[in-house]
Amino acid sequence: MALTEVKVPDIGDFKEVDVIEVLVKPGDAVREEQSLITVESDKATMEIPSPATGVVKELQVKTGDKVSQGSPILVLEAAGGGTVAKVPSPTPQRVAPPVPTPPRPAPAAPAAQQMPPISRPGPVLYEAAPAAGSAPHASPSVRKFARELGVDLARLKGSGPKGRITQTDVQEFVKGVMRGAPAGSAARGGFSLDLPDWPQVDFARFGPVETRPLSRIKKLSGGFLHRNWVGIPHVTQHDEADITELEAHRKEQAHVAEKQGFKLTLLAFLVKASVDALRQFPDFNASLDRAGENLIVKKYYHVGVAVDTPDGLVVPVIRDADRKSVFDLARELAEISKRAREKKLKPDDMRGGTFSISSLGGIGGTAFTPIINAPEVAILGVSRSQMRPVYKEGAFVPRLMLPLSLAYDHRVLDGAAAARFTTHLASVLSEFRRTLL
Ligand code: CAO
Repeated sequence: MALTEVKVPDIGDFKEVDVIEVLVKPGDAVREEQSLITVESDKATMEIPSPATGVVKELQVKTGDKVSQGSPILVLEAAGGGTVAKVPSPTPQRVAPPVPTPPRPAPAAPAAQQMPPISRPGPVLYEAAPAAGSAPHASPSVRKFARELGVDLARLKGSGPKGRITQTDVQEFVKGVMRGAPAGSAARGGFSLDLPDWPQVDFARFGPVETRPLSRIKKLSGGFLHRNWVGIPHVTQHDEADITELEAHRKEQAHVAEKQGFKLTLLAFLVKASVDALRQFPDFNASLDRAGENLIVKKYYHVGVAVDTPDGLVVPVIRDADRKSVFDLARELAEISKRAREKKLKPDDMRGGTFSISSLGGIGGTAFTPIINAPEVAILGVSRSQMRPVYKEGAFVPRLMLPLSLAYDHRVLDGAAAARFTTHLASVLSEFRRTLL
């Protein structure tokens, strides 16, 4: 077995170029033409291939070194006992900018071609970092790696020097996708759904129109709603609660609140009942960490309430809802929804929620899918209660039934947990005297 020192071949005018990747390590078996290192100048990135098949005995370069023609790269033990042929100085192969990943040129080009023939593998030269906004910047080996995994490099942000995409970036991206964001590079780079362009239609061609700018709140919340909708696998569990007695009680007590200047709303009871269910099923009072690997279960109960304002939807948060009575909650709900409509909420009033409720009951409807308020993992939608005949103990009786729609993050919670949660919630509401007062 012959030991041969593999050196940097003729790389044209390039001198003192940076080694940006070392692609092999001692003990690695390499094939002829397999890339050993990647070097980069201001103008180009090149891979230096192995001149023969063999085993790497010793590395003589590391990432960050500067090399020129003749610099030693590694010591190779050639397979088959043969000696390693001296690498002639091949003319570097300049190829088009590297998107899509260019095919590696064949080692032996027909003599008839205009390129000089290459009898031994030579460095493969790629255009260097493209200008911002054009093709992503990555070495040929990273491109090959990405191509093998089917990763579109345009979706990644490089963490290497000059924004270069590294092999680790590609690995992190794939991990993020496997975990199903919000994790890793996929989340950092934002979602990029490969969809057809939005239709551009001249609506006025079909009839009169009026164009109004979206409010600031709508523009702001629109982005978050869109992110949450596409980023969280939502499932909605529908159920209903018998609130006949609860509603009778609420009406009985309404005057007590009225005397103190607020309204005893159904929503206050719903907040209280939800906290009871959250205590029973703590995974609903939780968030996924950014890496998507841990569930952070919160020991506090801050409930967000969706409030419809003329400018759009806002979600102020009632803190420590578990420590407040139904009357306290009703008073606070009246106060925060008033402040919301008067645009007097501060950013802090809308932070720190652990679970949200969106009630459309005062307006109408039978069921809907509320969008989860990330990083929370569930939201309760409430629709309009209806007096309905319910079959009980052998007869139909009129009962006031409240529709519940619990949207949950299926990465964290499964259907059985959701069904248990709404069943529990429904029983808390129907047996409110035992649990809520
Ligand atoms: N079923 C039947 N009636 C209901 C009800 C329900 N589930 N919930 C409330 N009502 C009735 C109330 O009894 C009240 O009737 P009266 O005026 O006769 O007393 C009326 O509807 C108004 O209710 P309310 O004053 O108690 O207010 P609320 O608790 O329904 O709502 C608030 C408060 C702030 C949540 C609400 O004003 C709001 O903004 N809702 C919209 C929420 C929203 O837009 N969510 C987003 C959905 S997804 O984008």
